Amino acid sequence: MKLYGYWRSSAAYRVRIALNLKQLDAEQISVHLVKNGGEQHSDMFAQLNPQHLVPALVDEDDHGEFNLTQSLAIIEYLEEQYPQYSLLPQGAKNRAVVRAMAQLIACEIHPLDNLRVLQYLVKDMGVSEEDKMNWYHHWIHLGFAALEKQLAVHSGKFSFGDSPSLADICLIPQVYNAYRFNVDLSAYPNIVRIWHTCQAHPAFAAAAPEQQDDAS
Ligand SMILES: N[C@@H](CCC(=O)N[C@@H](CS)C(=O)NCC(=O)O)C(=O)O
Repeated sequence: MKLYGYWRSSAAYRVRIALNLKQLDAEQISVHLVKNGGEQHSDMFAQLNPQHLVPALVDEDDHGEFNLTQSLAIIEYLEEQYPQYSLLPQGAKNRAVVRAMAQLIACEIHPLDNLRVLQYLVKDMGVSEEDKMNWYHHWIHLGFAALEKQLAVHSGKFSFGDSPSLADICLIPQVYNAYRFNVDLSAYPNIVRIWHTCQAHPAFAAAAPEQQDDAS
């Protein structure tokens, strides 16, 4: 397997955590999102993902190599194809709760604070750096305030019960980003507690951006 990603990409970070929880090896191939206008825009990478977004996963089956995009689709693929260590709890209701927490982050927060959105605000809309940061903080706070309430009901040591799940896989990269952009998380005690728990878990620690070969 090959994972095309970038050390600071939170969507690639999600897939790295999932691979580690399942103890799957993947060759990591760096796609630098900033250098030379962004390697995600190269012709080579566009063959893998016409959306010009990391991650992309290359795997193979009886028909040869194929590639997948969208981190949640990649993680669901890993879950179905490599059942060792389940990323979802037992029971349809519980699985829906975990997927909802994951999607709150991956569909409602992350896309609004993505690199290309922030670049568009500044370069095309003429938004100041200060307002760009206000925008960033706004969407984190809106999403995390709602998530914190869900965690108060469903969390144990991790976001859902006492084992890491898809919800933690999405949460930890988003918290990493929030800290990177100096968001005050003191109003979210469950989020901060789960962040610290995950930092001590080997699958999360090895997936951390600073541990990647392309970290600079
Ligand atoms: N929904 C996509 C989001 C992928 C995404 O936004 N990737 C970002 C990095 S986290 C990216 O490649 N950004 C490049 C850009 O904005 O130009 C997924 O979950 O895979």
